[in-house]
Amino acid sequence: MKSPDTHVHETPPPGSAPDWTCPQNWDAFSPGEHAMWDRLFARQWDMLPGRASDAFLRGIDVLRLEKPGIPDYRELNARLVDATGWQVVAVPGLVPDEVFFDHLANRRFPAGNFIRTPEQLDYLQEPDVFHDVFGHVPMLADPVFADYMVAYGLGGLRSLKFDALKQLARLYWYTVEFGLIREAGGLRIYGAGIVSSYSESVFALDSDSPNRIGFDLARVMRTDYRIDDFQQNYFVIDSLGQLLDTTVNTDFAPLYVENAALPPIPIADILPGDEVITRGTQDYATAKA
Ligand code: HBI
Ligand code: FE
Repeated sequence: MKSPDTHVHETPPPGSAPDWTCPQNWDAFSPGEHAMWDRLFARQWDMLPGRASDAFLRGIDVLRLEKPGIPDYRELNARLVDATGWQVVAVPGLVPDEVFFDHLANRRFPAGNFIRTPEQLDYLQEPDVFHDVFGHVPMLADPVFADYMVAYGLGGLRSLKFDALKQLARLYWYTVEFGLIREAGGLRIYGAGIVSSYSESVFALDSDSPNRIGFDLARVMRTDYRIDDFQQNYFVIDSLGQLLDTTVNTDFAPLYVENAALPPIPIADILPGDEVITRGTQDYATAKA
């Protein structure tokens, strides 16, 4: 087992339940797989003080994630359930959208039950246990963020009726995966795609290249993103409460209709109404083009 499943099946693969979950089978991870976790963890750990948001660092602590090896969900979930009622469940790989949203709406975070190989140290297409558990789970120990993720899952289930998945996926991308937050000490990262990536953790905060723009829900839902390289725009929230409040207090149905009538916003554009925190040079993206 423990090899990445690279296709989204219509039905769960053998060994998975109807909701796509599978046993974590923690005892089956090899010493080499645990060592890969430790290597990734150590690299992130040295870099995150002064970069990761307070909530993320608190989550690592509350969940005892600094313990060596791939976390055993029996132990991890005891702490996570206590903190916010969330739990981690193992899945073979990407799951269909509706299944994903249903898990979130019910406070279950699906985590890929495999870990990258040494050749995939810095880039892999499908979320592995390091991205899913190290990147996502610490934030789920924060009560406000935990509620935001439930609201997102419920909104996701509703969005399927509106054919608005793309707009909602952008919201996830620019918050849950690549979000920045303004704290007393300055900008910090909280998005799982950043905190689980060594190079993007540095780039997102230190590089002159990307734009950093104040978060605006409708704007974000219209903004294209790239999945193949560092982001060209990051969106900055003032607090996790802002994220939760705007999400639960906004009626998404009319917003979907309004947004659908407008063109998508290109990945690096700055609009007249934007709160520009840093205007990027886009040198990094230009050099690569
Ligand atoms: N499945 N395992 C897994 N992890 C995800 O992040 C994920 C998924 N299926 C669908 C999905 N994400 C998207 O629908 C959302 O990012 C919008
Ligand atoms: Fe993710």
